[in-house]
Amino acid sequence: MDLMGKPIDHGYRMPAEWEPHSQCWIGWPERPDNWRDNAVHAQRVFVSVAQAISRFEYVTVCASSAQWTKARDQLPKHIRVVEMSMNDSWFRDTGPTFVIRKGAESSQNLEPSVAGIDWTFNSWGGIEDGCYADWSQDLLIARKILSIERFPRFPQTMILEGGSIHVDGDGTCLTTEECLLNKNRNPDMTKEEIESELKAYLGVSKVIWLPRGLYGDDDTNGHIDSMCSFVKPGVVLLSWTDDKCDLQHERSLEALTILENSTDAMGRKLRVIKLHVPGPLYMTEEEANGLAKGDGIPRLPGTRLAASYVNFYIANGAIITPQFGDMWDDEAVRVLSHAFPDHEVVRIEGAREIVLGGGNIHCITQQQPRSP
Ligand code: KQY
Repeated sequence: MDLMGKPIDHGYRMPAEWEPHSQCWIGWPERPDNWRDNAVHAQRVFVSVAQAISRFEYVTVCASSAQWTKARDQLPKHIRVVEMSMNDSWFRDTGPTFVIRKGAESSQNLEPSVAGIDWTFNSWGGIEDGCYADWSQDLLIARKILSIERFPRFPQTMILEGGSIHVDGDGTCLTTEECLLNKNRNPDMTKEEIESELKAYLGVSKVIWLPRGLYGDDDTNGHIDSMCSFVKPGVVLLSWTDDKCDLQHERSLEALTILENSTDAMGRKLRVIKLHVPGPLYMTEEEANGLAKGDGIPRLPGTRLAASYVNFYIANGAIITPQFGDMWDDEAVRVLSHAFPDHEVVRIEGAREIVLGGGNIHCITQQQPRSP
């Protein structure tokens, strides 16, 4: 808000993910306390994701100096590999949120048309509650990417991860109270203050709050990107289960009621498409045993995995979709193909390896919009 209590307009907006991209940024998984067996399985699946996206847009993979050669050797030549330090590889959350200047399409204005928000990051909850104790390198990722691209950087003191917001590019933002109002993020800010920062920085005029994210998504405190995402303005996909005994059911039902009774920034009533979750899936003994001891949170056998098909990436003309070797895989592809008739739905087999680390394809990618 400005001094007169009017919302500040920075003159930029976050485009919807289906708007044209110039490239996609991905980090290279490495830390052995989060990625089992020294990250070999995760690296194989990250390569599949990068390769699949690179059929539709440029891809840059960032890897630490210790891993650069490994990444270079495993990735196809047309994928750029850049050296960058990081504490882990979730570029949705540690990369910049790219925004474009409103009206750049039509004006002769010479100001840059793409910029990036550099939110503050605290490892999804800080020293008590977060995923690891040292996030000093993660804090620099957005700045480094923006400097590589020579884009203006909008620093933001508010703690926020990109996976906790979705926008429709037409004035509406979706998020969860479980994450954004969690005391481990911005304890001194009210809901109204958080909402007004979202409006100012993302260029939205309406924020729709779901109470909770996916059941079991404890790493992120219920990021929206495993729970619900936009298909186009006025239409959303919601993680769903028909099983009333599954604790996911009450969360999905609660979200459905809110969404069906919401209108977006343009006054449209939302249409909800249900996307059944896989499983339930749980971490096995063998998977947990493959993890090294480190400063990361312990991962225990039997833990419910935060697996959902909503955590896909929208590339230029494609939906890059996690597959878990589960009975719901084909159904997810059917629903997504129907929801995105102009996109090719590409399956990423073995996405379980990403969910073992606490997220999925949307969480490891960051789209850079094409300059209008
Ligand atoms: O949901 C995401 N955007 C990221 C998941 C991060 C998990 C950290 N262990």
